[in-house]
Amino acid sequence: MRIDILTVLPKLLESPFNDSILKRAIEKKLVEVHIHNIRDYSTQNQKQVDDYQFGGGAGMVMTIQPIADCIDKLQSERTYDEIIYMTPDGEQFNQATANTLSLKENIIILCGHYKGVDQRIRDHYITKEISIGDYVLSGGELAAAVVSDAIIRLLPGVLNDESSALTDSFQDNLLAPPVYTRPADYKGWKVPEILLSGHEKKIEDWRHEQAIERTKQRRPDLLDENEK
Ligand code: 6GU
Repeated sequence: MRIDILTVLPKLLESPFNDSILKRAIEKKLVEVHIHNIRDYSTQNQKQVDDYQFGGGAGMVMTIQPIADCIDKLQSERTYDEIIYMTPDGEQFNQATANTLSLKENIIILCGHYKGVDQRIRDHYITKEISIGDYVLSGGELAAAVVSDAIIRLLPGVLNDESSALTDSFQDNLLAPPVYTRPADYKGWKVPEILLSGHEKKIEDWRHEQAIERTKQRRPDLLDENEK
């Protein structure tokens, strides 16, 4: 898979892809992540990437030209499955969207800034608009990093324990059950007996019950009517 991220603040995206799981995924060539500085594509004298909005009003708008030129260049090199715009008024990101996007070959992610991009970019290039929640960030970069992380960790070979993405919270619309490690008794705080029993089937049942219980308590909206 290849992800191209378009941004006016490339530095903000350096550290998420240069550490831990994402770094390893890139090193293992399971994914390519290319960060493009939109400013590099500006044909304006001062490499300007924004301008005042028509009709007046506070806040600058990202101009068409540098973004269009950058996307045109990328599209001349390969076919993209999605061109995503990160924006608080997009559809809310969730595990199902992460799963779907993880099956794509090439995607572009455009990070919004200021008041956002000229609507004509959205009308003529963008195939999907994503928000990561009902709050406003100062730019789309952190949201793009969130979406990329959620996608990349699903790619085969990225996680050491292949089964572990399948047991994540949300994968089956249930939150993950509690987990424990050594010691089995910390100053009298004991690990549930069942986990020390060695009964694989009973442990699996217990985890499923715990997942349902936790979901009922914390996120009843995730449960089907028949599980309530
Ligand atoms: Cl994708 N961008 C910005 N600027 N704020 C957000 C967001 C995106 N998702 C939630 N808040």
